[in-house]
Amino acid sequence: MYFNLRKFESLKKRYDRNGYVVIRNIFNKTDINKAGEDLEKFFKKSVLDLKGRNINKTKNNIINSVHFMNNWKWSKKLKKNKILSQLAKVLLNDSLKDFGSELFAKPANVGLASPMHQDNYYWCLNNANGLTIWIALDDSSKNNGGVFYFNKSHKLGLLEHTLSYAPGSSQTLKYPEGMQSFKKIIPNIRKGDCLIHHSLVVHGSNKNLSSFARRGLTIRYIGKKSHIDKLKKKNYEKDLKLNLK
Ligand SMILES: O=C(O)CCC(=O)C(=O)O
Repeated sequence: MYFNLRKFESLKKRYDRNGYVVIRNIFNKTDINKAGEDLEKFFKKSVLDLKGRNINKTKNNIINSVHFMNNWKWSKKLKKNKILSQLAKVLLNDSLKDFGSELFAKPANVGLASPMHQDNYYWCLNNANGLTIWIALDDSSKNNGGVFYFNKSHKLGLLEHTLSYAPGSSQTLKYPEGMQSFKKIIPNIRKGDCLIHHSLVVHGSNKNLSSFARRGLTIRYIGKKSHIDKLKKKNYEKDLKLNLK
């Protein structure tokens, strides 16, 4: 696929306006299928690393999300995509700092919901200049718990959150009714497409009650000039602990 400066600029305008963009056909389906097939092997090899807050399972013990995919060979391979890293630089208007990789596996029939939230509530960046590239390993739509966005909600700044008690997404908006005036969009995307969202856009996903899995691998970047606000992070962790008690 050919991306020139004009295309980058138009994607940047859309990202700034809406808080997310959809990029179609960025990876070929053969690679995405190979990545999908390799997941089980990775899980077996990484049992010792994947514990505690790094992994969440459904009640019947199926992996729902993994929050440390940084060492998976396919996270590293997909991250090498030059178009995506150049685009991320344009969107962040800065050089890139790697901010990890996660898997939202959302298995067929039992996949759990991700309550609506803003990523920077728990990333705690000083300037919210971070983004997530959500790569579809399966086709994803409202039928199998596709990611939803509240269009333009990133313009509200950081909103109050409260404990969600949902495994893998511990926080949710304290006042969800505030989203009533925003358009809710669930992009219909195919395997190999990706979504890119701003760390302040309100998003989430519903349960997957369909017979089709909805796996999304995320790679995340923050701007080189951004950093985690240590005090904010400490307070966030303190609140989380207290609430969990
Ligand atoms: O994949 C999902 O269902 C949720 C994704 C998400 O919350 C994220 O990428 O920040």
